[in-house]
Amino acid sequence: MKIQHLVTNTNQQIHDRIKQAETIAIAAHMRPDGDAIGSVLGLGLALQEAGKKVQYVLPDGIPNRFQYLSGIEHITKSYVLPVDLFILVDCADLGRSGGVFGERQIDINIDHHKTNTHFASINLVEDKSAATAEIITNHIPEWGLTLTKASAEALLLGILTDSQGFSTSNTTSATLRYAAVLMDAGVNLPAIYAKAITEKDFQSVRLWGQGLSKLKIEGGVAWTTITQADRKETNYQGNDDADLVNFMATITEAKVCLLFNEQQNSQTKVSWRSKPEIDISVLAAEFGGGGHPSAAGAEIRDTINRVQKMVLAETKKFIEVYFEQSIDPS
Ligand SMILES: [Mn+2]
Repeated sequence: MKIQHLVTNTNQQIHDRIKQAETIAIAAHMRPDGDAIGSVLGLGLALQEAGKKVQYVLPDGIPNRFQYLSGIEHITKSYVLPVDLFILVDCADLGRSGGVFGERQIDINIDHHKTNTHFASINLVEDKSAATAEIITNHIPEWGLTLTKASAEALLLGILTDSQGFSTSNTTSATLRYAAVLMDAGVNLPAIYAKAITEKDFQSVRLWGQGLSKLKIEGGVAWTTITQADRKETNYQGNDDADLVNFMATITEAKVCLLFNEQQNSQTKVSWRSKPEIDISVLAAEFGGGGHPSAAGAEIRDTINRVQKMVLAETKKFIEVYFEQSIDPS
């Protein structure tokens, strides 16, 4: 089977900018997930293979469960000048980058979020893709790069985590073809699948326990919280939710789930998940966030208690209005 590589203007520009650059810095969104890490590493290792000096910049560090990746040792918390090319991957807007590159103009933006703000000089945004890693896998030959086994491994991790093991509604036959391309580059799919989807480390499962013990449901909306105290109690490293919100999304009775994740300095990360018939990204955008129709988030500068009260009320209202409107008047 052949996958067409249409050389678009955007991809030609990316090709040229990569060719001209000596030192390239790549970053992604805050609290990087599998797609963010897989995309940074997958693209970076391919660039390194082409003789580029690459800086892999993820200030929040890497969750334990991704530490096994080959090349992970290249990832640092900050960058050093000079840098010829700044690339942001899997990042819908500059706010989500956490200001990793300061005031510098981003040269290349590669992303699949519908809410992407096209903040860079060159924007490759394909919102039908299941993962940013899928976009990179598709276009890497057009950029004059080749996949190594290690870069393919990272990219497959990105595809598997964002598509939740090929199960999200944006998984297409193309997603499976890109996975096949990555397998042909030497990746062991069942092994990566177990690491990406099935396995959880002990601290993560303990953190789930903290979150699940507080789980509530009302009117089709399920919610819980993860606090700094929960992290301390379970010795969980990292500021993310250990994917608990994706597990909550499997609750049959929940049309929408919400996870309130307490961050440092009175910040709260809100994550929404919804059943396929509800586009929750609209609501996330109202709170200054964004994402995908069934998986969205927002970063709100207020205490977890106040954010929970306000966002929960708005989400319940949103669901009520949504179902009123979708009732057929005939
Ligand atoms: Mn992604």
